[in-house]
Amino acid sequence: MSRLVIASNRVADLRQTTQTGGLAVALADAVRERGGVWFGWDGEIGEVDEPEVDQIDNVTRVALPLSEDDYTNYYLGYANSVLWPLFHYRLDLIDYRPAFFEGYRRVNRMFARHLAQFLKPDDCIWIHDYHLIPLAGYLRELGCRQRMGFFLHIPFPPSDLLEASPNHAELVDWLLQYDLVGLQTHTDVGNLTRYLEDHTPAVPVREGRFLFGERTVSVERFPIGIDFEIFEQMAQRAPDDVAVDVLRRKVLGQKQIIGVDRLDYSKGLPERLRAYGRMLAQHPELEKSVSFLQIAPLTRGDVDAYANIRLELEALAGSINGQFGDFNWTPIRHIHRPVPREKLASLFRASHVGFVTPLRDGMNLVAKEYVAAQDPADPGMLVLSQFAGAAEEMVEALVVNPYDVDEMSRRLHQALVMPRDERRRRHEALMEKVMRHDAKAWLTAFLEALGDLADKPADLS
Ligand code: ADQ
Repeated sequence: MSRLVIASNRVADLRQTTQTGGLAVALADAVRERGGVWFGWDGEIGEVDEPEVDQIDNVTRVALPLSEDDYTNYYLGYANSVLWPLFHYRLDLIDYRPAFFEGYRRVNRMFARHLAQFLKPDDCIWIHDYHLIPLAGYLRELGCRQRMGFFLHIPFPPSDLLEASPNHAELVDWLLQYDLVGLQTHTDVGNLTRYLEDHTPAVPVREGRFLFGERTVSVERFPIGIDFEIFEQMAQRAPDDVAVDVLRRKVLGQKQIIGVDRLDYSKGLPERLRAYGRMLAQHPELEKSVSFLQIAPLTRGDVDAYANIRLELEALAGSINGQFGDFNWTPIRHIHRPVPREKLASLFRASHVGFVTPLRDGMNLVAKEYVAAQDPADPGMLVLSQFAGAAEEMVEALVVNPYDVDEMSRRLHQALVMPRDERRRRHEALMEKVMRHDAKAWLTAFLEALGDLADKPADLS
């Protein structure tokens, strides 16, 4: 088995991956099993000529900081003020500046130069996410001929939207430098396929495979999953403060709705709060018997488009609490701090509804974690946006249009009063999918596809 080389925006702390979630754990296991390299940004800002190299058993962790200029133009700029909004269909939020694109190219070129020094000829290279789209192209310029796969964790937009970026042709050219491009959903695969067919010389040779010059490029769907077993078990061990909370709710007969997100405009948080407010207005009988816990820590606070979200949410939560609350009832609790995973898992289990309504999301792992955390005998109900990648599979959830506040309010109410038999039926089907398509299955499928390509490079039949 060849070594595995992973490049991702943030390089995981390989000595401590339990807090970082299922994805980091699955990737860390794979790289430990095969030996190899994990390369990426260490999250720091500073001037360093050489990366920090840490050998942990058979894995080399290579991490480097970004300069102030690179942080501004590459990370905050092109990655998070151009690609993130563009790929989440938010042309209105793009802040395009030529210096951002230059920074994006510069950092990827610099990453390629450093990474190339750690590569062996038959390594299998797996590059992650929108920050690093050009990395394979720059590695190829340095003469690297290894198999290279790319996985995009966020949606891939339709051609019409992608073309709004002045650099769309270059972006897709970079994607064509990979042997395998993995996307989350059928919609994403369809969007990239149409772009390739309409705007590039890539020739489709069979479904999901294109001939581009001398090389073939595969475009496939690999829906990401969670570390199901670990999460399911964590959910059953409630930390003390959550256990007290659960008990209190049982005694008071309250039902809890939970939302857990990074504070991001793609997550549909204002619409979600409005839907909750509307439901309270339409169902006065729910007074004091329901509460909404929204956990949403601020991320990317340095990006302008994020600055106002927190204020908007605080104002909305304040107005709902002011309108409906009482001295012994707070309808919404809004928490800005990240919550440890164990606590999150048991909060999911203690909540009657998981309210997951992004306006657009690559997959959304919170939807899967909520399902995994439930007690199968008396499960809570998932209300899920049709625009989360997860909705392609999780059709037994109550699927909603996250722009339609009325519909979300109706579905939220339906979830709260749904009879146990129906909840169990829906949950059983959801649980089966989340369990089967877990993080390990995702990783194995991707690496097998990348390995298979290497074994049959000329197979175009
Ligand atoms: P994210 O946009 O970060 O990821 P998501 O998949 O929902 O979105 O969450 C990732 C993880 O972060 C989950 O494990 C979740 O529990 C955790 N998390 C979120 N909010 C948290 C909080 N407040 N406190 C503690 N933990 C929290 C990107 C894409 C997604 C895609 C993933 C994986 O945007 O669409 O599903 O990558 O590919």
